[in-house]
Amino acid sequence: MVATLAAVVLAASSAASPDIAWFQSARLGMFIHWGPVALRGTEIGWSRGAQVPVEEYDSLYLRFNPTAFDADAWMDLAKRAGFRYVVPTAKHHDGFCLWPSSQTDYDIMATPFRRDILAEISAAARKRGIAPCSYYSILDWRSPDYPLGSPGGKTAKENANMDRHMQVVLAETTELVRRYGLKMLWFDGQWEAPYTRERSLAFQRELRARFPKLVVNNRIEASGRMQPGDPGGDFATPEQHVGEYNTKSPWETCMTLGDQWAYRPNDRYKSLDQVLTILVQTVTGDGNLLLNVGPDAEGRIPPEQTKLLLGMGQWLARHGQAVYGTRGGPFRNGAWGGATRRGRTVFLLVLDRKADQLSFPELPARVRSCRSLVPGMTASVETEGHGIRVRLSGTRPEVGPAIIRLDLDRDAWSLGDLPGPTQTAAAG
Ligand code: FHN
Repeated sequence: MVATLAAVVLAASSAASPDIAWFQSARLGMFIHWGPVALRGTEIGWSRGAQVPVEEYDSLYLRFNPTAFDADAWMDLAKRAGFRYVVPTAKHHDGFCLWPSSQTDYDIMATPFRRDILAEISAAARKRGIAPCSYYSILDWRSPDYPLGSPGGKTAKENANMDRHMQVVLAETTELVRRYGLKMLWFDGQWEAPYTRERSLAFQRELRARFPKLVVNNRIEASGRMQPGDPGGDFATPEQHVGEYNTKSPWETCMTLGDQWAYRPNDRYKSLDQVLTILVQTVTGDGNLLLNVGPDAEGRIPPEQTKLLLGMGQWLARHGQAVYGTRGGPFRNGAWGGATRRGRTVFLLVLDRKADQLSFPELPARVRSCRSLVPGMTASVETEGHGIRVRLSGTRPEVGPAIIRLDLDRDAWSLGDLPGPTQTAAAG
């Protein structure tokens, strides 16, 4: 009888908390910034009333007909790229909804395209074992109920009704989670004055009550107005930079491949080595990476973005064991690179191409084996004081880190967080 009661309590408690273990194990998500603004090639939301007059921006949907859109092709690419979750902008700051919203006619069904893009992406994702999620902007510069407008929240609307706006926010986010079985909501647009701490707390309370396992980011919190002890999101969201090493609370870096979130013709793109460096720095810091694509107005992911994603996927196909299902550490990361761990295994991902000796001052464990996972390289390890010295030799890979696998005599998570290497180049 007692065992049964414990099982019930355990089931209830696990059912009542956000599934953050899934999120941290997934490690890599595909961000998608897309909407009628792709017709203009300017930034979603921000170019409304700035580079693009409001009236013109708000009528783009009448011409939005992405006939080349193929959710299966997009999610095939996502799978090949190694993404484990997908986060499309269901509704950005411009208020346009990529799904048939019950709360507005300003949505995909009012365009010539008339297909539920979110449903197609979510279904194609789930079919490939990719978790469907969604971005949602709390602010809405187009809605008459939201008090601030374009450009960029710098204008005020008469007769706004923020209470009614928050009812729409709750209704639409509830609809998104229920209809598309979303595992995570990526909130944004939380920084403006109308979204007060009180509104944020009320919204969080209601959303959590409806979906206790749903993962939500920290932008559900009214920026800078939350008090210590307030509830909040489940992970932090450093943007366009890699977050600090942190194994105590979940975080995710979001990053563009080019300069713009939404589609921009002839955008300037990062190199594959830069993308892999960002990935390595993020996961060795115990973070997730949400990497963005901006599809064009026809529904195509630009070839430059596709090429980068496939390059990352090829690297992950060879070395994903050092990323998926791992946690960051135990050694603190830095310019040298970093480490990930799973069970009794530690992976060293060495970015510094000149580092052929790594002296780690502390390692309260024995190393049972040490080997390079990169062809053409060898690695060896010796005890050095309370730590170890790892030596690398051979030809570094063209792109991405050298990877060394250490197998220990104990669980690597139990080691906590240890200092990174003090010396990374050969003596003399
Ligand atoms: O204003 C948005 C921006 O357009 C983009 O969606 C990024 C993605 O994280 N978030 C906001 C800027 O912080």
